[in-house]
Amino acid sequence: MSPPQISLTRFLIEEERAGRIGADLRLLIEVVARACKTISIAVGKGALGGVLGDAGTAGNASINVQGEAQKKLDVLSNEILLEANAWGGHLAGLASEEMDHSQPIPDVYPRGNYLLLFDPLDGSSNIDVNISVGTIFSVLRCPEGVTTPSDADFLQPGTAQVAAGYCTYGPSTMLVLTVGSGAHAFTLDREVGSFVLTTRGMRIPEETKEFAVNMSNQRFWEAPMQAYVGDLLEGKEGPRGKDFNMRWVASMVADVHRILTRGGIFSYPLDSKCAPKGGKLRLMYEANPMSFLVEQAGGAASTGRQRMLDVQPSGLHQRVPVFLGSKHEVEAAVRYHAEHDARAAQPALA
Ligand code: P6P
Repeated sequence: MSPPQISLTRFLIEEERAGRIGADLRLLIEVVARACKTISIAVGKGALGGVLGDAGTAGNASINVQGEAQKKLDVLSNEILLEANAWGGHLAGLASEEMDHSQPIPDVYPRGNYLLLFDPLDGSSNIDVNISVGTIFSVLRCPEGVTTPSDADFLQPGTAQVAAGYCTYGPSTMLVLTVGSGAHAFTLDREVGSFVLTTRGMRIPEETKEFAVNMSNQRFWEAPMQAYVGDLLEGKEGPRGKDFNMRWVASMVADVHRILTRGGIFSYPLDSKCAPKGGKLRLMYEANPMSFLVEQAGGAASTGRQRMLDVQPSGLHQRVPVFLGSKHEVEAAVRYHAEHDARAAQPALA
């Protein structure tokens, strides 16, 4: 007889019994996972659900705080997560990529000790072409003595996260979670309706031959990124001495899930287009949760010049350059930046 399946509920109860999480955090994660199941159903209906395409009306697109046209499923996923997390008493407030500011839990409900941040549907530009998308979430503690959290209370470095994860809506729906004791993958059993533990302790190989970047931005990259990728492309005849493969789904959850599963390096570096905004990807609900997961799986995550989880946030929707994945490959990319910066800092020869 095959060993009993371990559901997400049982996994979380065992984490609580081991003293690694409290009951409130267990409830929070269960609530987020249940909301992800609802989002998975909506995403899975595709054109049959009447939820594809842009939000807003013809000629009057709905634009979010990021300046991006919202998809109907962006708005629906955000509403699902807001409603699911309002009444449980585990949260003090929440913040979303889709909302200008954070929101305290409504006064009609009790408030808890945690702050939840999320990108309700990352990669949503891929929805209309049926490519995997996902939900990314990050959990922080509400600062001591704060009963009505404001945006400033969310501005904590990634090292302060107590949990993080994503749900990828792909051929299967998978939840990947860390509560600070490894990264673990759960697959949705659609017949039973529960997430089942399918990988305990994901590990990212320290070496890789696969990189993920949007190559169409190459001419806009900083010099160290040009040099780094240029050497990758030279393959075994070049300074890296091995050939590399490339993947780019343009859905961070899908690219990161591949890297957590088989290794690789994901980069969204500074380029002259996004540099004025600080980068493309958002720190609080994309880079930080993904970096927590990657480090828990033995990988590394950096801005190219600083460990991602050490970045002190200055804004709720702050953007950062991102390098994450196989430890030794991220270290190589960081080295290109450090060597470039050291040369640039040398006084010009007289
Ligand atoms: P580009 C999706 O919009 C996203 O935020 C990430 O999921 C993804 O990695 C990136 O942007 C894709 O950006 O410039 O390749 O479309």
